[in-house]
Amino acid sequence: MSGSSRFKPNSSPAGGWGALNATARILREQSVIAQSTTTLLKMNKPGGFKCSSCAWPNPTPGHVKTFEFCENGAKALAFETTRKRVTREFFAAHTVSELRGWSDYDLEQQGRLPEPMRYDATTDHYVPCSWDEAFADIASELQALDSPDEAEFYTSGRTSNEAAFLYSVFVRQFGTNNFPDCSNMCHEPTSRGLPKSIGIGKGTITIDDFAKAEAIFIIGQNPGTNSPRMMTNLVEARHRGVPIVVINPMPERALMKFTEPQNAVEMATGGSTKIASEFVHVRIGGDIAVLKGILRALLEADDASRAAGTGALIDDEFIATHTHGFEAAAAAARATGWDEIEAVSGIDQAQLARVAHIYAQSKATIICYGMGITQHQRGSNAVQQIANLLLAKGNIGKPGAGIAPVRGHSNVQGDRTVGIDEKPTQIYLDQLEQVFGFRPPQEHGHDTVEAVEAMVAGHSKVFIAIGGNFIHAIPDTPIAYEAMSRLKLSVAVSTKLNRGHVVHGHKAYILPCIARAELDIQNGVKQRITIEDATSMVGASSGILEPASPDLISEIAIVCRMARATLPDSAIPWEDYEGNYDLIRDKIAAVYPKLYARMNERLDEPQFHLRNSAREREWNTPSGRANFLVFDGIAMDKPVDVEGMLRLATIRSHEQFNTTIYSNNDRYRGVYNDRMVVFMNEDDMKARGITVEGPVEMETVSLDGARRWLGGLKALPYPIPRGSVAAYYPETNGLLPLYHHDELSKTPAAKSIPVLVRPSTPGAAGSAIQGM
Ligand SMILES: Nc1nc2c(c(=O)[nH]1)N[C@H]1C(S)=C(S)[C@@H](COP(=O)(O)OP(=O)(O)OC[C@H]3O[C@@H](n4cnc5c(=O)[nH]c(N)nc54)[C@H](O)[C@@H]3O)O[C@H]1N2
Ligand SMILES: Nc1nc2c(c(=O)[nH]1)N[C@H]1C(S)=C(S)[C@@H](COP(=O)(O)OP(=O)(O)OC[C@H]3O[C@@H](n4cnc5c(=O)[nH]c(N)nc54)[C@H](O)[C@@H]3O)O[C@H]1N2
Ligand SMILES: [Mo]
Repeated sequence: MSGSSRFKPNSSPAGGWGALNATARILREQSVIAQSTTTLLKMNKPGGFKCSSCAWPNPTPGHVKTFEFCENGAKALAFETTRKRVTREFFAAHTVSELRGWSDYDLEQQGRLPEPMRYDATTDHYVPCSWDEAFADIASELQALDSPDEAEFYTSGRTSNEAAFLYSVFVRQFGTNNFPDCSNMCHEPTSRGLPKSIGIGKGTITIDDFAKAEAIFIIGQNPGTNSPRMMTNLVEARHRGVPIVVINPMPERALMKFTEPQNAVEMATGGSTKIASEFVHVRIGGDIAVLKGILRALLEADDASRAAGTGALIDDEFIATHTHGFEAAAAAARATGWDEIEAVSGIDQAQLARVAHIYAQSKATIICYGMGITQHQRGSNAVQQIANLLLAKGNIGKPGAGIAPVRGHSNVQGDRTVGIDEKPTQIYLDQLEQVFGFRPPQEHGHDTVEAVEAMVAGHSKVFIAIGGNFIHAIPDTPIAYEAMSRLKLSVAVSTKLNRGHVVHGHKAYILPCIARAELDIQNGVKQRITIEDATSMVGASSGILEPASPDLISEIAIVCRMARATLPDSAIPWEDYEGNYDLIRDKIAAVYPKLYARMNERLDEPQFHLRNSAREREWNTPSGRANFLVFDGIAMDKPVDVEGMLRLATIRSHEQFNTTIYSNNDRYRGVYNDRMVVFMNEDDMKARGITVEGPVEMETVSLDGARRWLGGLKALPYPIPRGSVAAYYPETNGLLPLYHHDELSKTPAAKSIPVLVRPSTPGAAGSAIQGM
């Protein structure tokens, strides 16, 4: 990428013409505009294909607009449907060692992968190979392992329900539950923490609840960038006068002011909508303190209201009928001192009382949250404290109310529902045995952190990934590289070239697949796949574009052929599944009769809702009730007693999709042509003798004696609370220790890395991790 860095604070509304211009530019650059304008109109429409970007739900029929895509959905599509190809000539011209020196941006810019490739160690090049050759070799490596548990089977959240389901059946028949997946780094605190509260690890709202909500909270989530279609719902809510409470250490532009690109009047007049009616400028890791503070203020207001004879503010009847543990949670909140709350969160009692008032007045409240909540050492506890607050007013299972974990990848929730789970339930395992007639392994498998540990220790020898870019998504980048390089075999099912292809095992294969927007025809019949969004809505998706190359096959075909080659004695009709995806859905329906009965028939509806027990006020917990859970303490992360320590949140720019970087700009935060920046409070900069845009380095306060260090950064003064700093992921993943994760779910605590930031000599770039 060219151009010098430029930093210019941005105070204009997010969205608007800027978003439309950016959309046009990205389509032009990827030279697909002619193809993509009509293609874009098919996005998220019945009969069309689902956007491959985020997991935000589509509107219900009757509310669908001409364009059901956003700036970042268009970017995802443009990158997926690019005309560029990574040809065999390209691989012949560059050794893999040379490609390892390229940036991630440059690797992805080479375009779509058109044919399967095998790594040739004698020449250090990727060379073309046939599909059969690839599957035969992968099968023989898998069969040669001493135990199936020596292989790791990763899934990223773009994979369809059908492919994920078959993959989970294949891997379990092979004999392991080693299913590290991107969800382990993302909403695992929701999947593991929330069932203890409400009996299900999913959100309870549907998109229609937004139109009925009387208050909305957005905690640790940046929808203007990461789920932009959500902005439409927020703008509509504000126009109805609904208060929106934003809790975030960064005043994200779109949450302050937003111009809705679909609103002709706002676009024409330069108007915009103020989104946050209350901005809670919390310190990194201060959310449990804030949540306890709001609960305490609510209880005190409730006391006062009862004493004044004006009635209760909390929902006594719901608490009595549906919940367990209220007294203890209320006592814990009341016992938390205001001084302590203010010190940890940086928020004063008066603001928390205002927020509690908004909450008390609302008869239906939705609380949305993202990575700012989950990626902490007590991320699961924070999720449970959100549930406490909702339960106090009966805000689960009533119209316009509920908990809304905003999922990341477009099908990350669906993949988990259909079996991608390293800790499967016994009910599921028994059901699988009954439907497919083999006994699945009963022991739990590895999550992402455990997979890396097993790879480094040499216990795991094969790594197979359906999608994603594992080694740049996980912590401790140099350890991840080492883990990958030690493997006997690495296999990546991918669409674009990425780091996981050039850092690889002794043997390596790249298996390219058809993308979501492309036609998938089997036996002359156009196939559909399905995905589940963040609100448990399932819909069909069928691509409309010619595949990027005639040699590509679908993810489903890849799984089926890998299974046939690896398990020659399997009685499962893999070939039939590859030829007709309806047959896969029949089996999904058989394994999940409560959720997916009549799945194929239901696909004729634009979308259908998977039954959500908590939404029905059915509580699948041991107590049979929703549980208020006590968290002893107040901090989201363990204290670190080191002078000058700051908490680093690693976040996404407006121009990336996880490890895929669209450009080096971050328009809403006023950063251009640079990603090596640290957003800092001005007083923190002064205290360290750091100048504006001055060169800095960061070092992790490590507990294991290793030195994790990153140089070549520039400090930018930013409205972020003292003690908190932010920088971009994945460049900073070398600073995130593998051991630094949520206690319950092992989700890496990527939002709260303890670091020291200091001035450095200009040009001192590089990174290091020493002494492991
Ligand atoms: N365009 C685009 N869309 C995406 C993605 C993408 O990369 N690009 N990624 C997808 C994926 S996989 C996911 S999981 C989601 C991620 O979507 P988000 O959850 O929005 O992800 P982040 O940008 O990592 O961080 C969210 C916010 O957390 C705030 N934050 C940091 N620390 C704290 C804290 O201690 N407390 C609070 N309250 N807030 C904090 C940050 O300031 C930031 O605004 O988006 C999905 N959608
Ligand atoms: N420090 C830090 N680390 C983080 C996070 C953070 O906030 N901070 N966030 C975490 C989160 S929330 C997540 S979800 C993970 C993301 O981790 P991953 O899901 O592993 O990473 P992605 O960057 O989304 O994967 C991108 C790659 O997917 C492939 N791909 C794209 N489309 C398709 C497709 O249709 N099929 C197939 N087979 N492949 C495809 C392309 O080759 C592309 O290079 O990262 C985690 N890591
Ligand atoms: Mo994610």
